[in-house]
Amino acid sequence: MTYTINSARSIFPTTLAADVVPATTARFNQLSPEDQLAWIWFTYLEMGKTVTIAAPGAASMQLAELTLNEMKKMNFKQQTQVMCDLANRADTSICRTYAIWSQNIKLGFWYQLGEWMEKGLVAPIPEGYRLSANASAVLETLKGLEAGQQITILRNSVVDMGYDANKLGEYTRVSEPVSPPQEMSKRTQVTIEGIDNATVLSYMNNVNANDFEAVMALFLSDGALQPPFQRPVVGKDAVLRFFEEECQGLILVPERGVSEAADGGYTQIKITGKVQTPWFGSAVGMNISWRFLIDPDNKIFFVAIDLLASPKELLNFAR
Ligand code: 45D
Repeated sequence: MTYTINSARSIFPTTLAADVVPATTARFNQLSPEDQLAWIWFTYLEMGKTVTIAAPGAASMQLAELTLNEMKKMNFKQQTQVMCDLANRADTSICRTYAIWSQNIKLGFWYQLGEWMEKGLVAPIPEGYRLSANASAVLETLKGLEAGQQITILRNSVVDMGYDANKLGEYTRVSEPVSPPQEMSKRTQVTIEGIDNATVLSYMNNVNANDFEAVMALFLSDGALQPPFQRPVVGKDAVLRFFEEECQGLILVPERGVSEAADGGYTQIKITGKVQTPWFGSAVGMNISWRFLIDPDNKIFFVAIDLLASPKELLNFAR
């Protein structure tokens, strides 16, 4: 049998992802725009007790600067309206601009607004604002989760805002420039207990070195990558664009894995470990698994990345 992307998705089927993340996001999306904004604010304050968000790079701020300046000039009522429009996915010019930004630019935009809210330059959440019972319940759920799950829900709530990009027709995405790969002499090498597959080691080391051309050389041209809670990104061009937009500055810390023969001379490899995002650094280690399906020439046909349900999953290598 030869594999398809769809059949590849079910390798290591006992891997348990953190389904509480999409479930909580779905509940969040049911809330009113006012409640959504207040919920994010309370979440942000809540999380700030344990982790702080790192300031984004200058490049991503610059790309949001026009809109940020526009907002800074508005009065509180207008600012609140813009924020509600974003949460409401309304059809306004700011919501359309927001829609074409990469995730990091969206996060950088809100990072800045959050700072300005604390300084009193942007309309705060009204003093004494009371979350609806549903919003409070969603907040209570979030409080009980691991930090890696919390920041994923927080990110989801932000990236889903704005006008629906699918309704825009033709447009060019706006994303940060790609930094050059790290110098060879500065690169680090991972070791993974139980794994010596050169392709997998090279994948980890090159992602860590921001060397996405080298990462793509490991993939088959029709290969695919499935990010957590998403459908696979298929084909080298799309996967490269994904890496360039979403993976700069990630730190992959794979810990252990298993490798075994699969049908047709393929090899299936499952790795578990931690991933850090530049937004939170080493303060948040997300529990992650990578499920690789590698062809007989040692090229990646498929890799799925999952955010795991619990730390216990780091030791789950059943198949
Ligand atoms: O509305 O091997 C206010 C892949 C209030 C690639 C606010 C990967 C009002 C391959 C507070 C102002 C990428 C798949 C808002 C591996 C309001 C690969 C502000 C995995 C919105 C391993 C809110 C990578 C703010 C992973 C500022 C799993 C919110 C990466 C900021 C995961 C939220 C990264 C931030 C995650 C969230 C990053 C900064 C989950 C960042 C999350």
